[in-house]
Amino acid sequence: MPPRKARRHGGTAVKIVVTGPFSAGKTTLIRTISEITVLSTERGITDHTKSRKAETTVAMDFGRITIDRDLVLYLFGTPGQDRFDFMWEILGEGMLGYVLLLDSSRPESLVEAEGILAAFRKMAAVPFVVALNRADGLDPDGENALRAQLELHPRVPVVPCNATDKESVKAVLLALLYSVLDDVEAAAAGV
Ligand SMILES: Nc1nc2c(ncn2[C@@H]2O[C@H](COP(=O)(O)OP(=O)(O)O)[C@@H](O)[C@H]2O)c(=O)[nH]1
Ligand SMILES: [Mg+2]
Repeated sequence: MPPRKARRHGGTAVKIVVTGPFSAGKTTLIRTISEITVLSTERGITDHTKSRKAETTVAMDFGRITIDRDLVLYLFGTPGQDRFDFMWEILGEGMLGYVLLLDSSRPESLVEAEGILAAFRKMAAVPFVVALNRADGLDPDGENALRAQLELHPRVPVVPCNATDKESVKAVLLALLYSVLDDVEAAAAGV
């Protein structure tokens, strides 16, 4: 299904999904960059994951960022826990692309990300970027291992990220937008 574009104030509004494992920093990333108060559906955690954080997103986070006069991004953060994965398809409907956010300080994050990425790839063949939260840079060996494990096409950007830093989050979103443009150009060139 082609990404849906809505006209808004003469510009284009597009939908970007931020997904990734539980506790990767998705809600934080959207709160850092959104120019509107993020509508979150956070609830207190009652199960075994409680020790990792007090609250979790149960349905979605919603934020907005104006890139320029012509482009507004609507950001939708997915819930991280499997028992809410029915929301992924609802949130993925009509998206232009997505960010797969990982917690580099937690190796299990990568394993959880594999399942999420498989579901998203099945849902839509749209561009995505892999963002590594809490990463101090990115060494080539680590990047190659990650690319192999997630079976990433060389065109998929892998970027380090700090979800609490606005410039860093902006860089992740720009990497995704450039990826979308690349994709359009590659399609036009018949690559
Ligand atoms: N130091 C630091 N803490 C972070 C960062 N991103 C998220 N956190 C914290 O990690 C916890 C989980 O983040 P959250 O955004 O709720 O994760 P989500 O489950 O992916 O939505 C929260 O307590 C955040 O404050 C980061 O880049 N740096
Ligand atoms: Mg969350």
